[in-house]
Amino acid sequence: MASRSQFRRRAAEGKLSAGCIALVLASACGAAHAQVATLQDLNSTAQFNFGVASIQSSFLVDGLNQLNSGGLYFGVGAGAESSVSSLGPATLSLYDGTRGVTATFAGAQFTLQLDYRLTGQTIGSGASTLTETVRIINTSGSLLNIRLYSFQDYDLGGTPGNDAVQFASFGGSYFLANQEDPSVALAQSIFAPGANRIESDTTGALLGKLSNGSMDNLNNNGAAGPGDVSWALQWDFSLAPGLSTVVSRTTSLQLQVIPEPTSFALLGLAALGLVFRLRK
Ligand SMILES: [Ca+2]
Ligand SMILES: [Ca+2]
Ligand SMILES: [Ca+2]
Repeated sequence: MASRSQFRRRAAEGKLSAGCIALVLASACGAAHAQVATLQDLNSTAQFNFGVASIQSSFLVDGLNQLNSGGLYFGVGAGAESSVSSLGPATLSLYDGTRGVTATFAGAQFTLQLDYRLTGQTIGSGASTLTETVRIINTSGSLLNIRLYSFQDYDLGGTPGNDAVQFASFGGSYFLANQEDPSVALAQSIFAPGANRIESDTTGALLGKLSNGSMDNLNNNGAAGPGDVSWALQWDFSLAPGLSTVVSRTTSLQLQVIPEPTSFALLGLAALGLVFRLRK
């Protein structure tokens, strides 16, 4: 099997279709419905599996994972929430090299396009941005009342227990969340349009709500932590037949660049050595 770089080169020469590039990068070319993709850009890597509820399983910035899991759920009418992976299998296509992936789910009543775009920064900068964009097209013959939920369990700095989150609202909708690790990192998420409802907790109850088989609205608890924070957004909309709507969440991470303890230790030893030389 050719290496990824060989495939990229052949892709650049126009010898591979975009669909096959996606499958190659999923390490499963030839499989009927590869559901995994890895995005990579500069200092950042993110892994996705569109065949399971926990769609995003990692978000590495300068080699350190910041995310436990991320998923997308929906409910129609008064129905219970389901993971969008239940609409699958999805058709995947990568774009802009390894920086973007679009997964298209052809549901019975609507088509859902789930897109992730990764924008890394220079190695060692500790900065990165990931945008999740969802487009829903009503392919049925009747009005659909849809609830869409984006669930995020970031563990900033790779440590789950010491994060806190706070939402900001304006004009009755929620447009921003800041999740912070006190010494290591800040993740700022902005939502467009603003979310109708939100929820944050440190107990895992939120994820249970989205998978308990009954209809739930998020409870608008706008602050949680310190603890193993997770949170979700809920957008409510009515779609006439043939119409579509788009929502997005953009999360910008900034890790503080703190010298490694070993560096401090080496600096200390170097200083001691200097003192000894000066005394001689
Ligand atoms: Ca943390
Ligand atoms: Ca539920
Ligand atoms: Ca967490």
